[in-house]
Amino acid sequence: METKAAVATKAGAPLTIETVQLDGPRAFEVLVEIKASGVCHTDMFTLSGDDPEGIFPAILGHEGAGVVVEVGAGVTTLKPGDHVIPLYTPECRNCVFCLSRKTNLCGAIRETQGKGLMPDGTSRFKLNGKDVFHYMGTSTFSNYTVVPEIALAKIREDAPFEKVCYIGCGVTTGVGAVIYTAKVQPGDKVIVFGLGGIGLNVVQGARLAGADMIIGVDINPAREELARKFGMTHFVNPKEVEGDIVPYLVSLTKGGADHTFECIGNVNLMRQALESCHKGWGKSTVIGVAGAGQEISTRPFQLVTGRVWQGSAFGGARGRTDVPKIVDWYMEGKINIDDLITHVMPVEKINEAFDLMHAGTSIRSVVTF
Ligand code: NAD
Ligand code: DAO
Ligand code: ZN
Repeated sequence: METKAAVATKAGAPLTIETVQLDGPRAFEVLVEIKASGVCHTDMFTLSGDDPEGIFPAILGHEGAGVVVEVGAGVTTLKPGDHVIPLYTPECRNCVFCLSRKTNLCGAIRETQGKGLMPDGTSRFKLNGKDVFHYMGTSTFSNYTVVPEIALAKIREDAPFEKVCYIGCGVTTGVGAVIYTAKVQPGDKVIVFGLGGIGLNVVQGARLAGADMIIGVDINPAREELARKFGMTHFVNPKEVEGDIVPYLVSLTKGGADHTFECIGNVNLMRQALESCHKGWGKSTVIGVAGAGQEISTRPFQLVTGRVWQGSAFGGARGRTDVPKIVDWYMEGKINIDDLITHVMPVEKINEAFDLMHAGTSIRSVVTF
C-alpha cells in the first residue's frame, strides 16, 4: 500500500512529506493506522545527527496512537479495529528480561530495532524503490506503520488519540519513573530538575504518589506557573541562587530530598541531583539522556554515605501491562495531559513542531493525520 509519511532523509535537514510504499504485516506483525503522534525531544536529537544510533533515511516518531488495520499470521492478542499505542520498549513476556520481573527492558527485538529494521531484519518502508529505516520500532510519523505485536499496547476505545499518544513516551516516562522506578512514598520530599515534557510529568507523578514537598528546578521562569498547576510546591531558578545550588536545596529540604529526578540530560545537573539527596537514603533517578560520550562523576563518598544513583527508561513501565492503566488514569482525571499539549497541527506542518521545541515555546506538539 501507499502511505503519507514525514521522512527524515538526512541528519540536520527538515522532514519532507512523502508518499511511501509500505509492505503489509508479516508473521507476528500488525498494520496500524496512526491517528496522532507527539513530537519528542528524542526525535529532535536523532534528526540533529547527534544520536550515534541515528540512521537515515528513516521515518521517525515514537509517541503515537492509532487503530489496528490488519494483523499478520500468528497474531493472537490484537484484531482489526483495536485501539493501540506503539511501544518503543516492547513487552514480550517471554525473554530473560521480561521473565526476571526486575526490569522493563525487554530484549526480544532489541537488536533489529536498534538497526531500524523489523524483527526479521528487513524494512517495510520504501521510497523511490529504496528502503527507508524504521525508528524505535514505531515510526509514528507515518499515517500507516507496521509494528511487532509485542510492541503494541491495547487501549480503551473512548480515549482521544491526540491526547493519549503522549502516553507513548513523555507521560509514561515521567509518571512511571516516580511510581514504578523510584516508588516515591506519601510524605516524601522530591526535587525535579528540568520542567519540560518529562519533568512536568514527574511533578504530577510525585503528586499522585502523595509527595509533600515537590521542588522544581528550571532556568526558564515561564515553567513555574504550569508546574505549580501540576503539583510543584516550590520553584528554584538556578540563575537566581547565589553560589552552589546543592547546599541551597539541601537547606530547603532540611537535609536533602528523599528523591530527585534529572529530566534534562545534563551530566552536571545529574551530579547536583545526586548530591541534593538526603544522606543515608536519598535516591536520585536519571531520566535525561546525555549527549554521546558524556560521563557522570561524583565523590564516591556520596554513595558510601547512602545516596543511591539509578536510571529509568520509559518510566520503568511494562508497556502492554502498564500503558492501558495510565490511559485509564487520564480518562479518570487522575493525571492531566490536556494542559501539556500546547500545539496540535496536521503532519504537513511537522517542521513547525521542531521549531517550537527548539525555541522552548511548546511543551508538547502533536501532529495529526
Ligand atoms: P525539554 O527540553 O522539554 O525540557 C528540558 C527542561 O530543562 C526545559 O524546561 C529547560 O528549560 C530545562 N533546562 C535546560 N537546561 C537547564 C539547566 N541548566 N538547569 C535547569 N533547567 C534546565 O526536554 P524533555 O522532553 O522534558 O526531555 C528531557 C530529557 O529526557 C531529554 O534528555 C530526553 O532525551 C530524555 N528522555 C528520556 C527518556 C527515558 O526513558 N529515560 C524518555 C524520553 C525522554
Ligand atoms: O534495551 O538496551 C535497551 C535500550 C532500551 C531503550 C530505552 C530507551 C531509553 C530512553 C531513550 C529516550 C526515548 C524517547
Ligand atoms: Zn521481553
